[in-house]
Amino acid sequence: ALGERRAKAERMFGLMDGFLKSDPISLQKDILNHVEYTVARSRFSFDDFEAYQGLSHSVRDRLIERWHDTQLYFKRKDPKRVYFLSLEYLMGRSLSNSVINLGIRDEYAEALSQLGFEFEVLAEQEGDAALGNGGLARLSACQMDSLATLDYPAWGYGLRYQYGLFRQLILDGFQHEQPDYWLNFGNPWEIERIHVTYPVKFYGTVEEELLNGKKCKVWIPGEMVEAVAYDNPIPGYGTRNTITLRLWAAKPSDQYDMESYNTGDYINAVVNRQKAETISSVLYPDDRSHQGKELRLKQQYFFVSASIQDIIRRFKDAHNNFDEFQEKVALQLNDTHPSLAISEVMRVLVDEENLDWSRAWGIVCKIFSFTTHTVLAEGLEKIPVDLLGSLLPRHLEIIYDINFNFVEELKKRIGMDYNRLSRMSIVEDGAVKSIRSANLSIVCSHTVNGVSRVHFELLKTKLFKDFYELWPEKFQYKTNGVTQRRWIVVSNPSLCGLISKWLGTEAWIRNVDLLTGLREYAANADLQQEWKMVRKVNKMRLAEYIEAMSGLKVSLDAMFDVQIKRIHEYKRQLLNILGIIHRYDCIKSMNESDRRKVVPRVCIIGGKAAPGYEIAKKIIKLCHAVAEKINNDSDVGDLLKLVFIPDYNVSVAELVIPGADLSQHISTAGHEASGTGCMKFLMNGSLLLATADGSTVEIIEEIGAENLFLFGAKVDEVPMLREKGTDMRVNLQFARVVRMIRDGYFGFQDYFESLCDTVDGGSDFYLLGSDFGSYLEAQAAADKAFVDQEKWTRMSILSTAGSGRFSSDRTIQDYAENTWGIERCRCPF
Ligand code: KOT
Repeated sequence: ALGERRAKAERMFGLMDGFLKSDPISLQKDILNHVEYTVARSRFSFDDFEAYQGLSHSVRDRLIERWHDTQLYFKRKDPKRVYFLSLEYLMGRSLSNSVINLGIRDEYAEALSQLGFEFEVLAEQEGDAALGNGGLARLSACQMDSLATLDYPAWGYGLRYQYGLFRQLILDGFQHEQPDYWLNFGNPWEIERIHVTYPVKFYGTVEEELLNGKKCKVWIPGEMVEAVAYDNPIPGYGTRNTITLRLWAAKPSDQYDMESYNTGDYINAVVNRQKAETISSVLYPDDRSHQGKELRLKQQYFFVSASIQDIIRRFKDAHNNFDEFQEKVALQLNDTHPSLAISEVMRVLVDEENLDWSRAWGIVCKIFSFTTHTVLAEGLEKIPVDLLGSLLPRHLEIIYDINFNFVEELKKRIGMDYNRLSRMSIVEDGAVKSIRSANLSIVCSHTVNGVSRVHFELLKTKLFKDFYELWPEKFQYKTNGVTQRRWIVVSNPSLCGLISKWLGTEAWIRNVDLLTGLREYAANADLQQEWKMVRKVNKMRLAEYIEAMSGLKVSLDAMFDVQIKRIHEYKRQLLNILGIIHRYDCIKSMNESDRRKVVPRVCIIGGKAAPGYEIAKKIIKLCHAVAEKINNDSDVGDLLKLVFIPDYNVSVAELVIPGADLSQHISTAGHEASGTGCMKFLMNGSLLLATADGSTVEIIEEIGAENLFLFGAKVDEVPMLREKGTDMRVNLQFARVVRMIRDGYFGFQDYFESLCDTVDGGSDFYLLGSDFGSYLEAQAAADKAFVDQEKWTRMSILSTAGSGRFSSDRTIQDYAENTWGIERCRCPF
């Protein structure tokens, strides 16, 4: 039989004509064939978008080839796999990233140019896949790239939302949200698996039955929907390995037909079926706030249930009992959003696979690891018990049982300390009785990870202090990282070429530690010259974008000063704007000779506000109001410009980051768990102006405090300063700029009142007032450094040279070795 199978395989391979070829002629044939037969446009007449479609389908074919090989190889080797569960992924565009990771970008560029197309122009046709909000979601995407590149046997699981993160439209300076129906033009990067489907149950009741003399629980659901898999191949760089990001879409279930079919109301029955699809229809646009909404809980369970069924099915294909489950499966919870996976695994093992509770519990405790991305207790997820009990009655029972056992254990360990027992309980007995997802995740995971060292310290001493004291060995941290493939190679090709030239190798793309090799040339005049040229070209690209978008012309001699990230009070975009008002005010009062000494600036701010977050929306409006005033003041001219970049997303970041001279990461100390934007800027040689918060503390250790502009209160000073409050009689500069807004200098006086109230008087929770002085000093230091272009360029080179530790490759390797216990499994060429 083996011989027969081999003969068949060889014949197939012969018919295929071997693997797809990547010489220009083969690529051109493939692209044209896809234009003609897949896109169904004549090869003699098609536009840029159709060319992009043909192109991406030809890339997709090459991805699929490697993906099949990798999956077969994993199946044959049956290594321990990690399953990364995340409700959000911010993948951005796929075309450039794919051809670069496949190592055939230049071949495609040449093939296209012979057809009369330009690769970059076609790449611009692609829209972003924005199935996430911010840092947490982009981190998942970077980590998928590293998992594939480092040859780890990994799967990502998530939801295939039909509407991604809303598009931000700015009208009269106000944010408006528009739906992002991103699948409208098709998505060549996914493969629909109509046969990979699972039923997912909701509502109903739990009954007790006797099975072979044993009591067992049976969940009789009240509703059922179908989960359909959509696979997104994720290619590694410099390896054949291509792993899977499997996203689930909800479809009406065929197994579970609506009652109303029999009542004769056929039309309504069909219409009702369609409602199943709402489960995966829309991404919740709130960054870090949970509202206890039923649809959100349904999304979480839908995704978890389909993923767990898929994982158990794959395990059972190769094993006939659960003895080895923990040796083959690692489940990673990306924050608490997928934490229902814990009770789901318990339910499947106990109710469906008939394992004893204690055996199932033994397995669960060995397979889950949990990473938290939060700093504040208020940010922790809670599920109202009433809601959970109605949607998932059996899960509520299981969580109660887990909690009962846990609390009994705890009493033995710590005695009857009721305050502590009630703080640590998974069930919160408040006005609204709820399940604390974080407590559940900590109790049931073998490892709890923070995302930076500062974050880890806060977890141990504040957020999870009780748990840390109970189980110190569970707690670790893995400082976040970003992938240099996306954030240098794809987004900054000229810098990429320059780095490779000076290091004499491209090996840093897989081994980023090599970047430190740039240090020895930091003062080299030739490198400095080339470095400046590359930066100038990137600034030019950004300036063109700004002009096309807003009509504003900006000077390339100015310092490009960028703050792009979600709009949040703790991230303090308002501090940035107040600093800009101060700068404007100073320039206005200067004489001619002082003005000549001013370092011209282009201040760039971008980011989305959650639709219900009023204060964040006011910050956006303020930014526009201030820009309107400054940009139209001919008295100020090129000395100061302010631009708001609308609809910030991954592909906008790829354009903006390489063009930044300076970037701001200015959260109130102790509020940013890690921050990853700063790492992207650092890699691209932008200097940082930052507070000692999250990962910046570790960045300082890598590049030295003399190579960035640090300011503001430290984590341990914050409580005291908060207590003290901002005294407007002392902080005169601060008081003056807030007053200008209050007095209507930028218009919209009434509208901005509540915004001003958040920072003046006794209420300055995020300490804008007390940090304002040192913020201005750091800004002045940046101006001074910018005047000395040689010094600035050296600092810039040293930033890139010191960014290696902030690659997600390092983070992922640490997770693999110290949390998941998985090994590399490299598909042979
Ligand atoms: C969202 C909802 C609940 C809990 C946490 C979040 C969250 C946290 N969303 N994004 N984050 C960010 O995650 C990044 C990756 O770890 C961090 O760098 C950043 O500091 C977090 O704010």
